[in-house]
Amino acid sequence: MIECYCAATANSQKATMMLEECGVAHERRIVDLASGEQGSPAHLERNPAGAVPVIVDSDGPNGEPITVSQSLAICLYVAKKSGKLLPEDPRLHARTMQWSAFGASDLAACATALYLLSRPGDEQERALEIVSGRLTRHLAVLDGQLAGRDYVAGDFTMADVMIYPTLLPPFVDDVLRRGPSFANIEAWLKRMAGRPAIARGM
Ligand SMILES: N[C@@H](CCC(=O)N[C@@H](CS)C(=O)NCC(=O)O)C(=O)O
Repeated sequence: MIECYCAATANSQKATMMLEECGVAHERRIVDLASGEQGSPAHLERNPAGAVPVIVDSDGPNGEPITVSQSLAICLYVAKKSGKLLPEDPRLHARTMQWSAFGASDLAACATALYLLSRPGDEQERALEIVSGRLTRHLAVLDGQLAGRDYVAGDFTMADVMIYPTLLPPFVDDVLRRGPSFANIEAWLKRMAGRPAIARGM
């Protein structure tokens, strides 16, 4: 059985719509964002980023429980578990991944930024504070993930490639330099920079 920790938000709806469309048995566990439940120790245990959606599958790989956050990763997990909505044909697979990444990154980032920056009462300074606060929170999560690991998922994977360039100047450089220090990220940045193929890809 899959428990889906969610709220009435777009990212949660990606997870619950996918679970419904794929006919995967699940139960919704509503996280009360207004009261800050996403920051409770129980939820942070599920997702150190303090965000929804999160799924907990008691019957994960090899019958072992697994917890997955990030709506794109959840949708991929559900697609693979059910064998639905992720075509195997290489062309259709690539196209499906292209548009999934578009939804999860470009589109979601713009829509979220617009939402944060246009809330009534938020002056630009306050908006910048909100966005850099969120970025710092994401960096803290990444730093925690890199503790005791050479790379984001343990071994070097596509996930490192998906994250590394965004952390290079000029994007989040300022937050990295002026904010709290993230020793694990700094070490990983050096490790990444030392990979000849990464250097060639710059
Ligand atoms: N990239 C993540 C974003 C998750 C996210 O930001 N969730 C929001 C709701 S849409 C949340 O939980 N916000 C609570 C908070 O920031 O305190 C995903 O796709 O799942």
